[in-house]
Amino acid sequence: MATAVKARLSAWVGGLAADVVVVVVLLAALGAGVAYAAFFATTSNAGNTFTANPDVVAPTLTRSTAAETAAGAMAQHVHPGSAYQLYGQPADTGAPASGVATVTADASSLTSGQTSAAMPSGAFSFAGTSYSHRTNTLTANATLAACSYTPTITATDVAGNAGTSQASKVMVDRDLANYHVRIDGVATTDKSGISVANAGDVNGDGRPDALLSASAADNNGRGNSGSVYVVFGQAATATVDLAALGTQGYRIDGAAAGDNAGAAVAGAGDVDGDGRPDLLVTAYHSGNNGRAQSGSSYLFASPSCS
Ligand SMILES: [Ca+2]
Ligand SMILES: [Ca+2]
Ligand SMILES: [Ca+2]
Ligand SMILES: [Ca+2]
Repeated sequence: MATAVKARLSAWVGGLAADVVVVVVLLAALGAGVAYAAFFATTSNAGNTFTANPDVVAPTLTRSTAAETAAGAMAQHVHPGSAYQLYGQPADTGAPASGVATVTADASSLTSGQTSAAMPSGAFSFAGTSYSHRTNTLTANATLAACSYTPTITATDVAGNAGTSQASKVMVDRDLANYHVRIDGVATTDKSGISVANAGDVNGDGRPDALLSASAADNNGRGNSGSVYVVFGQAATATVDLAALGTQGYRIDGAAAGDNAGAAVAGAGDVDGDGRPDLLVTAYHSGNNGRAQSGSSYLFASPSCS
């Protein structure tokens, strides 16, 4: 009897769906009048799946910089026309964060056409700071004004959330090859430009004029007497050769050999009240009063003519 019941029970259990994982059979009694109680349970719930919470939060930028690729480059500075790269360190958040997938930069303010410059991932470092992403080499516009510019960096996470952040400001530097006016000395070892100053509007044309000196000039046969120049300001870009000054300004010469007039110069303002700014000039090796190299300083009244 018990064998037959067990056989029937085994067949019944074997016929259950495959998802039956727990079967508890209690045999209350065996033999005649045997009662059976059977229990089973399942943990399967076919058709449903478990998933993590979605990441709905876009990455943000934690730090960034820009730097030229040439040796000696300075963080956050580029020159017009220079080769440079943008660096970025985005961080993703979410619950959980899916991670940063792609990063691009809009550097169009520095380089025309670069509205979506790829920033591949890697281990990058500049000036002792590490970054996870960097553009390939870009070329700054050759006509950038010496102002500040702010690129943007967009980071997209694996879940597709894109966040755009302002990158660090980038300053545009200049070099003296971009001069407005260059003023060149007359002779070897003249030391032209050893002192410079704003002279004010000496010739009354509405533009400030330049005051500069060549303290070792040898004009008038007086070796190292020194000379001082007023060069009139002008709107146009130009190169001025003091050896051919013409009507672009005038010259003030040291009084005696060895005076080194113009070792320092300064605008004095309108001291004599004629409406024209006046000039201060030192000749620190002059020997007035029979006192060698006692030095003298001169207030030089600007002429009332142009
Ligand atoms: Ca995220
Ligand atoms: Ca002027
Ligand atoms: Ca000289
Ligand atoms: Ca004056």
